[in-house]
Amino acid sequence: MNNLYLYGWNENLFQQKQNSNYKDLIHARVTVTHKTCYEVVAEAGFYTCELAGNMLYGKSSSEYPCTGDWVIFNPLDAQKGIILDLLPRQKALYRQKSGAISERQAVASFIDKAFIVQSLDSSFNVRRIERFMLQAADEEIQPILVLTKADLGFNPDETGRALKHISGRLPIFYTSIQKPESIDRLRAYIATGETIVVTGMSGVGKSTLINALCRQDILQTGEISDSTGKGKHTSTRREMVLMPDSGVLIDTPGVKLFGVTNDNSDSLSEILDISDYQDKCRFNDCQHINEKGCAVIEAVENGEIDRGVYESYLKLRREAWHYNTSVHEKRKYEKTFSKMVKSHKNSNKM
Ligand SMILES: Nc1nc2c(ncn2[C@@H]2O[C@H](COP(=O)(O)OP(=O)(O)OP(=O)(O)O)[C@@H](O)[C@H]2O)c(=O)[nH]1
Ligand SMILES: [Mg+2]
Ligand SMILES: [Zn+2]
Repeated sequence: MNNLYLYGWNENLFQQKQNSNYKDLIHARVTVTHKTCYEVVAEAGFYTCELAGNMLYGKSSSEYPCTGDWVIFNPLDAQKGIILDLLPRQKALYRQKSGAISERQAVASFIDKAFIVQSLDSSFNVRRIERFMLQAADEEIQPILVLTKADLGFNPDETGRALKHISGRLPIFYTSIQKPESIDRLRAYIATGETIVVTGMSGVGKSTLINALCRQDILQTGEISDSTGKGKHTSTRREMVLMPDSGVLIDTPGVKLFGVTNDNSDSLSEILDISDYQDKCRFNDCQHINEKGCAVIEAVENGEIDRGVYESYLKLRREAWHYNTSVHEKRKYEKTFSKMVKSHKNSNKM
């Protein structure tokens, strides 16, 4: 018997199910998504499921279950079942679907915390962290920065400077698989029944970290190729792992670019720590691109806001706009935006 409360089941979900048409059917949580089938954990055991016809043909592929979803299913035998429906998805981490500009994809759902993993080597890139923070903020997922490979010899001052603007917004952990106490500190941050998605580029050490947190080699990890220093995409699926004495961790395969879909510019300003300046702009609806009396641009010019942070602000906003605007409007926005940026550049302020 599996105790689904350890897998994140709770009173709210129970009530939701009671109020649905599926009150007397069996619920389970998706632990692994494959191309056409799903592994789920139910109270009675583990099953491999396919989608019922109404789900397969009645929904678009972006509405199909993702790892972390709670589903209603019908067991066919002790190992196989059919997924009939999903409980309404909550707290999902989304990203732009690669190759499709206006489609998003749920990476994982019912997430409490996101471990944003980066390694303390040449691949370290604060811009990528901001991206994940923006996406997590969209669904009120708590972001936690995990900086791995602290044993490789990094420059703490340089790293601290790069993280200064976000350091008040998320806890930061420095870890190394060679220093068990660094893993213990992170483990202490995870509570029973909590779900944590582990995201980051390929090779940063996500699967290694999950194994260390679980004190077991559950997931396969990769070797760094000497020539490039980069990982080789070892993990290929989104997979949930139950920690022996606390929450659940969802491993994700590394992606090159994690495209944002959250276009809440206030939340972006908060993440990048520019809200205080924004409040001082002359115009209430200031876009901080080329307006007169823009306190944000002023702060960039006098060095109070790092130029890289400001450029990241523009880039992430443009990307989210691009995603959120319909094809027609998209063109209109792009034009005005690039015009504004151009005229701002011409006025020699950037
Ligand atoms: N020196 C050092 N190496 C580490 C550390 N953590 C992970 N590694 C190494 O980094 C390499 C990649 O680790 P993985 O855990 O496979 O990376 P991943 O993020 O899961 O990569 P993908 O599955 O491809 O997305 C492996 O060779 C690990 O041994 C660490 O703290 N220190
Ligand atoms: Mg991996
Ligand atoms: Zn402004």
